[in-house]
Amino acid sequence: MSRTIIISNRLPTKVQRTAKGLTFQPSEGGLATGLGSIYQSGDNVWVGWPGLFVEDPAEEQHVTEQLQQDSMAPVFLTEAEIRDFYEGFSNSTLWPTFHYFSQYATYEQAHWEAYVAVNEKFCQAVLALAGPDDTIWVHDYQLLLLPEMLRRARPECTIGFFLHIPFPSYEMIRVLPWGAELLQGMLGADLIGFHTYSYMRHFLSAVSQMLGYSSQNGQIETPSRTVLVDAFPMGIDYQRYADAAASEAAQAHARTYGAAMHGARVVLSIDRLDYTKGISLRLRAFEELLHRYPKWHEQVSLLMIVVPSRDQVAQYAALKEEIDELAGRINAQYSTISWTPIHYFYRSLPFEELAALYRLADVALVTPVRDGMNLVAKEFVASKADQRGVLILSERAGAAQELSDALLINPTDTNQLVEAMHEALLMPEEEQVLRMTHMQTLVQQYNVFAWTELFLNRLTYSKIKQLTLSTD
Ligand code: GDG
Repeated sequence: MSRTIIISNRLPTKVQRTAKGLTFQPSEGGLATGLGSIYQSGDNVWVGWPGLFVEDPAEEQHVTEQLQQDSMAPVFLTEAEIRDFYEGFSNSTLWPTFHYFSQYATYEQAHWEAYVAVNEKFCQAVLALAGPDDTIWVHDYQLLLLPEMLRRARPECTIGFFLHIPFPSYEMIRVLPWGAELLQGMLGADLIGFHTYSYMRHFLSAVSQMLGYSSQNGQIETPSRTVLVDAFPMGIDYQRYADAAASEAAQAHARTYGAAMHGARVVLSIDRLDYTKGISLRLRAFEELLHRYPKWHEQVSLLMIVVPSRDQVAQYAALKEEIDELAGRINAQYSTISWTPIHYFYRSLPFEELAALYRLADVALVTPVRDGMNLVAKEFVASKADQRGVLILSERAGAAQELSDALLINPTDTNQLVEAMHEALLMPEEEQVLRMTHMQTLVQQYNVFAWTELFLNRLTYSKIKQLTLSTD
């Protein structure tokens, strides 16, 4: 029987070493939820790094066996590999380049070599599991070379690839010393998926200009095969957010938070610490709102959650300092005894508390300068049982392609952002309900389960098409 093998840099379970021994905790990411029903059924399996360093072979064996019971196969990485492959090439070369921050990108031959070696390591792990009829689904920018490596070893395999971050203009890709190799790596797949059509068009253009392969209707003709390319905007587990926000626990948390706000309206912002998320621009805009519209003093607070991330990479540490300083300065200038303009948390919250915040917020401020999709925007929409609440969304997040009923803004236009916050806070309830209802219909329909099904169906179709073409 054929099976589906999912591969991503991280497994959907996080293994940690504690004083009491190893702990195995499911990760709450959108991908884990969406693919949960797939990898846990039949003989399917998820391949990835379990998140800890293991030197002792007995411990490695133990972790492997534990994960195997939950349909996972670990790829163990060394500290040097995490430094050069993950923090190095993945997060200091590809991440900034693909998000148009090439000024932050480093180009280190040693990082590239580690990237090739780790992709090869993943390839060997998959080959040890995969049979000729299996379907292989590779995820994200850490594994761009893997489809081609697998193709060379198993020419007949069905291979899909999905990119979770933007695919940038050819002008960015051509800056990369290894651009052509990365494109070739992706082209090992039968189907390549992106969140939006514009990412897909950028990819087609880069392939045409750098490799000379032409395409028509999302079909690329390489010298050996036809590769399909398409847009699959990723969704969320809508019901999970709707139920969590409506739960007793979330209502209780929301009441506690609401009381602590002393009646002030809540503008919510939730991101991983990242320079792509536009956090400092957002803080400056909030400062300007308070300066321009004193009527909001004591009436509105910004509740800002920043989840620690990648603190080993230099720019992230600098960004953290900038945010701390800005939030401190604004609070020092505007706070009163009974009002704090910015409630700032630098930590990750449990899911129930996150759901309570979505429920409580009057306005969600999602203003990345670049973002592949942005699931926070969709989670906020799903959490609004009474359809009240306003989403302010950057036009440069993939989610803006679908959520056109949000107040769409250019995140670098501070003036526009200030006016959008003012408009959101004044928006009549009827208009809020109208906009939110439209967005809910969409987010509910194109949820993460529909996304998975669409991608896998299209992958099966692409393979049938390949076979038909090769026998014609
Ligand atoms: C990449 C792409 C693309 C956040 N804070 C807490 C928490 N979260 C959860 C959110 C959401 C997830 O983390 C963040 O997802 P995003 O989509 O917003 O952003 P990235 O992490 O950058 O993800 C992005 C995504 O991949 C999927 O393709 O949309 O563009 O960059 O689900 O709810 N969860 C908990 N506590 C927190 O404090 N429990």
